[in-house]
Amino acid sequence: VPLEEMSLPLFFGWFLLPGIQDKVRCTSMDFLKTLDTLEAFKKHLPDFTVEAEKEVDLEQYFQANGALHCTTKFCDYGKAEGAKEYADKPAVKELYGSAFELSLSALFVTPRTVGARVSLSEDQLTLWPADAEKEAVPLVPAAATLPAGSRAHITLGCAEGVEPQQTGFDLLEILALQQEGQEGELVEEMELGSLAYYGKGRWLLSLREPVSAQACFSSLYG
Ligand code: ACK
Repeated sequence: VPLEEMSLPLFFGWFLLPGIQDKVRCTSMDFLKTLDTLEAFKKHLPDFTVEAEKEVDLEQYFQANGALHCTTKFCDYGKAEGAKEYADKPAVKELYGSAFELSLSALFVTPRTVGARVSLSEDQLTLWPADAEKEAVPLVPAAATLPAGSRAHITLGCAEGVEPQQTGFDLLEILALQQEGQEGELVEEMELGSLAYYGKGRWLLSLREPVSAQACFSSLYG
């Protein structure tokens, strides 16, 4: 990348502080460890993997990648649509480098990704790009009618060959089903919260106690 194109980052987002990253990773690992032992998970395994396996080790199935963060705007060093406009927003300039408390309200698993849903506060929504949900419409048509911030997530792992941006699409799919009135099939009350199944290998654990995660609003040049 030529230097003159380096003025905008790969992406802006909230970066979790190191201590809370460890906690979130542990919570995610515990969830995966429990999920793949549940009878309900085994029953729906054919929805999860195309291979004729009897078992899947979810901790091996998903690969973790890099520092935990919640992307606000993917800029691609300025090549992404709206990148410059986002970087120039007054809220982005004012709040750059500030500390925030993110609320992680759910964990979800699909055959492609594992992630955490981030429920943004009014203040945090001032940093959310207006078109984040609309950008997903080609893949998730119902995203057009979901509230701003619905796509906010932390990618915790991706299956082999899956790009991390898939995590946000997977979350939007589940939220779209909820909006249509499908509450999912309540599978189990777990220690962490209630686990529901949404078909096609999609699982959502609504956390009893949302995890509060300290994070810094910043950017990554990568
Ligand atoms: O897990 P994520 O939110 O998904 O964090 C990474 C980060 O940017 C660096 O790759 C996200 N990302 C990648 N491409 C896009 C895109 N086209 N739109 C939105 N987010 C993206 C990816």
